[in-house]
Amino acid sequence: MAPFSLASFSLAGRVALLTGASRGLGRSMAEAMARVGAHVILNGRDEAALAEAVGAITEAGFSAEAAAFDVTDEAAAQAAIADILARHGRIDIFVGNAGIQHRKPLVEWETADFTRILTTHLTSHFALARDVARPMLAQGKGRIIFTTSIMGPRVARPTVPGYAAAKGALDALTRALAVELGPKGITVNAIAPGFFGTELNSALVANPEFTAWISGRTPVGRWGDPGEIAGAAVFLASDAASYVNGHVLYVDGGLTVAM
Ligand code: GCO
Repeated sequence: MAPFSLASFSLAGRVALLTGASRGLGRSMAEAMARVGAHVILNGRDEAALAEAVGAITEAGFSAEAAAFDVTDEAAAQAAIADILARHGRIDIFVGNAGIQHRKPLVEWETADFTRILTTHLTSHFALARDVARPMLAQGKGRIIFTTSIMGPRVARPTVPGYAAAKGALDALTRALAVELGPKGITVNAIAPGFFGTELNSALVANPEFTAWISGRTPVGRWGDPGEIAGAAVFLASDAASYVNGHVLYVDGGLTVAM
């Protein structure tokens, strides 16, 4: 094996597809991967938001493009993957990050709300991972990274049963795919964010009591900044993590280890 160097973290020459990348954690991960050499393809539903996110990366001198589709639309996702392969010939990195949130007391939930959350977080990323695994198998190498959460696999709080259940299942899917794809040169890992100050959480960030609770509950003593997720994503996508497989990397300021 070559001696370790900063090059081990380079993603030069790699093509990365990230879902839910027009804002928040997805955008942060996409920007970071582009800054270390990847050509990043940002997925989202909002074409204007995607254009702005892609523009910020290309104006900084890095390589990016948009792929607008709803991750729950399997035909659209498959068409986007086919288009990427037709133009780039490869997909080296897939980050399944897109997600939505729904916060209500249990008895106010409609079953359709629960289904919508699971479809977006879990089912769509199962299908996307299956569909990007095909070119990765042909390449003999690939990186699949899911954005799971502390919410579900490790801890839970009231009013978010759909999100917790979906992320718990995505945590399990990480291991299921890691053991199946590992022998074929594809690693599958996850990043489990704690509480980050993203648009998804804007209502919580704006709530001083909730922010006080988070600050007290998290050993680092604050909300995470979206930029603080990037290093974990670059690491798991890089050659530096070539022997990391089936791992869930917690980026939570220590929240899940605190009493
Ligand atoms: C909530 C939040 C959390 C965070 C994060 C925690 O309402 O509790 O949305 O779920 O988004 O995922 O890891």
